[in-house]
Amino acid sequence: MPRRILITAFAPFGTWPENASELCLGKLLPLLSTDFEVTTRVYPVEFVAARPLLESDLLQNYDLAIHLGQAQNTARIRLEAVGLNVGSVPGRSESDMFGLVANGPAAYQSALPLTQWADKLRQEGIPAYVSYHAGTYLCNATLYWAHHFLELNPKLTTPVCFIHVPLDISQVVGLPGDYLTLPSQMTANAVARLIAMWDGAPGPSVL
Ligand code: PCA
Repeated sequence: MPRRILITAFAPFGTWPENASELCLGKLLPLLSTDFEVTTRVYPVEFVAARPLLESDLLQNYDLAIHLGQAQNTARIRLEAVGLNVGSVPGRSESDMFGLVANGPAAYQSALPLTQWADKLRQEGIPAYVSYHAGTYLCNATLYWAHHFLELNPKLTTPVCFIHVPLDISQVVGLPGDYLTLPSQMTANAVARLIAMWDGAPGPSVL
């Protein structure tokens, strides 16, 4: 049976007409071995709309779920280790922060070997590191909700990986000012390498 992989990206949000995660996804698909059965999704960047879409996808119990999101403030690929039970919308005040899951644990930590993966990517010339803060917007929420949903549904055994990718240069070439970027071809190569390194590691653990 071919191994089944879910790969998700996010739609454009804020002032960005494109999302680096979607650009990455487009370049990634041709790199993947036909041994994998790949399902792709592009989620809206909306708290209410994204969660049921994510959960209905996870019900398919994929062998691996990789969620991609854009991070504007980095030039390195960030393998996100921790999802926090905190949500906020950029630009709103601290008092508008909310819990993602009432009475849920404060955080979930990925059980995947992210440190080894980041090491291997760097050895291959791809700038990557393990990040312990995915922010408090939809990317963090996706990481948190996915782990929470899997915890509530123990029959689901999908390991979940959240990867923040930098802006692609095409997104900023016409903008005034300096931006941190990494070519989406490189972010796609990195994700393809991670999928190749993945060997069916265990699911999530609670912090
Ligand atoms: N990045 C945002 C939300 C969607 C995306 O691609 C984030 O980092 O939360």
